[in-house]
Amino acid sequence: MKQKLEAIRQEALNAINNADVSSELEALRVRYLGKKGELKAVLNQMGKLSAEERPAMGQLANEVKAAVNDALAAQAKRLEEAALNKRLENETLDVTIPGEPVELGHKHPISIVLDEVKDIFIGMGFTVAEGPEIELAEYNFTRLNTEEGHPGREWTDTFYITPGDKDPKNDAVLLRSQTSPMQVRVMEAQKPPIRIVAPGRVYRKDEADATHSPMFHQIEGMVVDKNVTMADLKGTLNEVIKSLYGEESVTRFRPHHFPFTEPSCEVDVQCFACKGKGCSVCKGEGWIEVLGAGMIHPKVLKGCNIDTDVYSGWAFGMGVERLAMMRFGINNLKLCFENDVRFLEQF
Ligand code: 2NL
Repeated sequence: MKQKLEAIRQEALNAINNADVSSELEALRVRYLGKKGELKAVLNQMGKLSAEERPAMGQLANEVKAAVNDALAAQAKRLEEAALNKRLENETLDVTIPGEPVELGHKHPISIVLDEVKDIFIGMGFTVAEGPEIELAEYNFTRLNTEEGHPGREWTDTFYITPGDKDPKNDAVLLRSQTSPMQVRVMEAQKPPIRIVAPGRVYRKDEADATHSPMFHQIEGMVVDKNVTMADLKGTLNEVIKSLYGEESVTRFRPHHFPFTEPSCEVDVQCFACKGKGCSVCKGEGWIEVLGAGMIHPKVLKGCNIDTDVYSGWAFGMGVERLAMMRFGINNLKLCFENDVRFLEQF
């Protein structure tokens, strides 16, 4: 029996010290110390021993049990330490490895052009005025001398949020169809001299195609001061067009009609591609329309409490998308609003 106990001790310690996963240790504990384990099997034989032999054998059995327990604990600790060391080794940080390059985003082509136009005006002493895209019909139309019955006011052309009724307190709420309402708000709030540009999103019920979108961008601007004339309008806009299209640009001012300006004009730039001969860029015209402008209608000024005996002003409006399409050779406006990175990455 003594030999058997010694053999168990030897075998158990050997197996435990060679175990390299904790599940293996648990299996060994069951095998040697469990209820149906090898040590128990030997102890069950104790009854066969004489009364003199029993105490010594009992002591030896306890020693073996303690030795196996100690060995299990010691090996468990070793395995735990080894696992920790291995994890620490794998988690080491090599600070000398070059970092992953951070990919910078791109300014949208519309923003590039809008910022460029704003900068030109800022350079001439204008400030930028931004305001609500959800407007009252009062500001979007009425105050701009565009009375009820004008085609632009129809629900077929403008996105109405609430239709409004005869009561001025229940004015129609809409998505602005131009940035002029912001200019009216500035005239209401500030005394002349006023020099501002009003850029931003505008909305019209246009079918989306290669050159139209129900949401697009406009930049409008105006000057209100003493002695402001059409000559100021022409001089300023000619300078702006030269900054945008090149110093050698040729312009022409054609008479036109807008309800909010009188007199009104449209401004064309001679086609930069064919120098006026007519080509695919200008659709055979030789000229490209770039903006609309005019002297602010006296009714509009008076509506903002500006004394028309003292002050006059000019205003303009231009579309940003067409300018961006020409500048970058974009052949379909939809590309500007799909946000496909393969398109955006090119700017
Ligand atoms: C165009 C024409 C224009 C204006 C916008 C304006 C604003 C006020 C008073 C008078 Cl507050 N006028 N804006 C004037 C002339 C033309 O836009 O073709 N836009 C794309």
